[in-house]
Amino acid sequence: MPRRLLADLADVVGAGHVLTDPAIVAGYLTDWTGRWSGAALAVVRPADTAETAEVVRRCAAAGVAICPQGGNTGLVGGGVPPADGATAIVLSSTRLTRLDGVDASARAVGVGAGVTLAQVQRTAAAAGLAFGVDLASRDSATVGGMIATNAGGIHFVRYGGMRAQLLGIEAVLASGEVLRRWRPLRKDNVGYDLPGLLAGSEGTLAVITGALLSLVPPSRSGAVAVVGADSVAHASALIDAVERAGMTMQAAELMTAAGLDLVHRHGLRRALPAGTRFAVLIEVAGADVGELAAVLDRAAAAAAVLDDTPAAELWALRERHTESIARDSSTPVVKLDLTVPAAAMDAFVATVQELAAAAGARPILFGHLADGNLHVNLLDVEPGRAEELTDRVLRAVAALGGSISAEHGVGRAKAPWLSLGRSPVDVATMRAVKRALDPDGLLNPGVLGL
Ligand code: 2HG
Ligand code: ZN
Repeated sequence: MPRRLLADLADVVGAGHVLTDPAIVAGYLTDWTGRWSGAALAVVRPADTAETAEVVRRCAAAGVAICPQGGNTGLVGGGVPPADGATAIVLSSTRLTRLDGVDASARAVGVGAGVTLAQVQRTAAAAGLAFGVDLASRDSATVGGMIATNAGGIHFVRYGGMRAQLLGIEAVLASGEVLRRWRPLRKDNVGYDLPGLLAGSEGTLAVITGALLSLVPPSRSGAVAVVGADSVAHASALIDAVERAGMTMQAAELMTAAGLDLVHRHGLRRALPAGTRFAVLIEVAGADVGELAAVLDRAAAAAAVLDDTPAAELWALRERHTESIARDSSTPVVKLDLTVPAAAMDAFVATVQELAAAAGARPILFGHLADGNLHVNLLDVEPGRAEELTDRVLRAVAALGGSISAEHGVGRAKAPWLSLGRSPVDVATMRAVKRALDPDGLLNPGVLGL
């Protein structure tokens, strides 16, 4: 049966786009962190929506599961097939790269699921506009995957995440039918928000093939500074001071001395004086760096303010965290992306330090502080202790009323903990939606744990 299906799929997408050579397929089977990998019959790369629909129909008829994959930059194992995936294919969006022209009057652009974030940003800029979402993996992350995970990123505080940018969507349902809502209307309140439902569905409800994205006017001017802080509460107070000064917050990124040390060891210059426990990178729109520095100098008391360094260099300190962490750990990094209520931040940071120390792991914390979003990275975790440590940290965040996934999603990594912070009725309602749209459980099985 599998051989017959693969021949059928080759008829649909062309033999060169049904990949089975283990050396080529390997890169599609393991995620960026190296923690999650699976097996698949083949990687299939349709050229457009019609081919995608046909692939889904043929796999459904053969009872073969479909694991949609974009740029494979996800961090929770949601973009790779299950470990027992002998009866799954990876459906790659690599060739879904259609780029419609920008509709300037509607401030919208239609793109295929395989278009990268950087391409969307360049297309918007060429039309004198901008895209509201930005993140460090912009050159590889694709629109389909970013919608499926409802990616957040560094400008969430100003523009929200991917769900908030969706004017329309095109997706293939498990039945092989194509759902297309494609009208560039800002207000369109007719029934359920299906594009919004597919955002964050992690490939479990449909295969996203394209999206109609909202664009925003570019910011007049931007200013970036990095400022030291004694505690997370102090860093939050600095953000508050900048906002109260009437500046528009575009990004507010927390870093720690340990994280800055690590990026320093991996090639970047030392940023702040020794002894600075925390640092926050603040980017505002509509003010110049002198105005931002003046507010920070007043609010930061004795803390150092770095405002004479080019913005790109300051941003590199923050954006190089993920790579430097991966290079520094002796085992695959345990990555936990969490939301913590503002009042509990400092206590939670202390708890993570204690839990990590007790397990012999090295914690590096950073994140999108204005959104209450912490990226807890645990290095040198003995592979046999990863689950136990994850459990402790996730239970601690749930006990504080936070979220076990702020922006990376649930994937395979957090599926066992879905019920932390979601009531039985909530989980049952999600399961009912899943059953209604994918009755045979063919779409991304195991992801979300529904
Ligand atoms: C970021 O904010 C990404 O840079 C990755 O969400 C976070 O590596 C991480 O833990
Ligand atoms: Zn992030």
